[in-house]
Amino acid sequence: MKKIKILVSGPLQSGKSSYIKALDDNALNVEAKGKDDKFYTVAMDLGSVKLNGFDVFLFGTPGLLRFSVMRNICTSGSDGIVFLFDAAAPEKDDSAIMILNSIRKILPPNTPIVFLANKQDIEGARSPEIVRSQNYLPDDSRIFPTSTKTGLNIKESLTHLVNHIYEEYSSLLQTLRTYENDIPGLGKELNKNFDEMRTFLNNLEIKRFIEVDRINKTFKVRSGLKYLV
Ligand SMILES: Nc1nc2c(ncn2[C@@H]2O[C@H](COP(=O)(O)OP(=O)(O)OP(=O)(O)O)[C@@H](O)[C@H]2O)c(=O)[nH]1
Ligand SMILES: [Mg+2]
Repeated sequence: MKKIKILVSGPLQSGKSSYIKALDDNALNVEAKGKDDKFYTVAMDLGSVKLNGFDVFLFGTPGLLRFSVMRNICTSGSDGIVFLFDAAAPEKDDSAIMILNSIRKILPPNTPIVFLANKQDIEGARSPEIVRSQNYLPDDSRIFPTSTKTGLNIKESLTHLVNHIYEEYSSLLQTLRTYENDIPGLGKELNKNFDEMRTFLNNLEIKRFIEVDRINKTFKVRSGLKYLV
């Protein structure tokens, strides 16, 4: 089963843990009760779902700004991002953008991302288009109206992201297949030096996209990825 890592991030109390919990009943959340009796994630959430051919691991970040170290740890190596806005609390947008920028600094610029305008069940919640324009999100980015209370677009938003990741990978897999017996040639094609190639191939092996034959210095692309609908 191919493994992918999804980062679920966003500002304080926007619904990150609830999103993961809605997708995986057994999800783990390291949280603490604040003086206000609300529960805040202090380390991370971890959930997993199986989506045709993928083992999808969901990593939730803490929303409290001072836990940036943990956010950075969770972020690294993510294949895609679910980024929540609290549609019912525009005053959280500034910290949302700060968190989004810090994530973007860590991940490659073309990392697939889907935005959520969460808490649509609350009266007066902003529509996705308002959230988009108020935060200058790109016109071509996908933003789903969601509610973890009613389940609105919870599964759909994740499926959309996983499909997007699959598309990114499928062109890469095509290239990998061409160079199964020619690792130096692949390095040239991808413009990576020896060390970069070693890290790159190790990562693809951990994710179970390829099997590496270290003696013969070749690799094989595993089969079995499916598109989700
Ligand atoms: N009405 C409504 N409330 C929600 C929704 N999603 C989450 N909440 C509530 O918002 C509060 C925070 O939810 P969490 O899922 O813990 O939010 P979080 O983003 O993980 O919070 P931190 O980890 O502390 O940043 C809880 O009281 C939830 O019940 C939603 O879609 N609608
Ligand atoms: Mg949380």
